[in-house]
Amino acid sequence: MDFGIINIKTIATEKNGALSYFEGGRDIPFAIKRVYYIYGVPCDAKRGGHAHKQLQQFLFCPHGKIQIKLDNGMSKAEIMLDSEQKGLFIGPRLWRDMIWIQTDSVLCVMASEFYDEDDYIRDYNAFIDF
Ligand code: T46
Repeated sequence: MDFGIINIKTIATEKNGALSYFEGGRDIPFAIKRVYYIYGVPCDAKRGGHAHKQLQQFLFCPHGKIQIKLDNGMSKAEIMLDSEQKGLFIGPRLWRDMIWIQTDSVLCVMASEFYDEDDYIRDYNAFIDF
């Protein structure tokens, strides 16, 4: 399945917190064209329920805990985004659901393409056919 955990580079100080960073095309395998973030989601809420035809994305949760469920039509995987330093690369053609485990969790997403609704597959049977 085309996904992978990426440990985000982090520079920690003794008293003044930490700084984490990544660079498009270097730490993540694509140049970043779009950034969006999702917040204000109640605990146990589920978002997603779609796949992308071509889009590659990199997800991380700088605050809170969010479960990501992936499905390629033949096998499934579950990843918990529960650290500021843990990122998830998701390739195309993967059905995804995101479940908010903790209220006020923030999901940040870097995307390889501009927003294009035509790249979405929002029907599971159509995804399987695709
Ligand atoms: C994904 C997961 C991880 C825009 O107008 N521009 C944008 O850049 C995005 C991402 C969304 N939208 C619109 C499309 C919908 O009318 O915002 C509305 C909510 O989008 P959606 O229901 O697709 O949101 P999620 O949280 O289910 O999915 C989002 C991304 O859309 C999707 O690409 O992989 O986060």
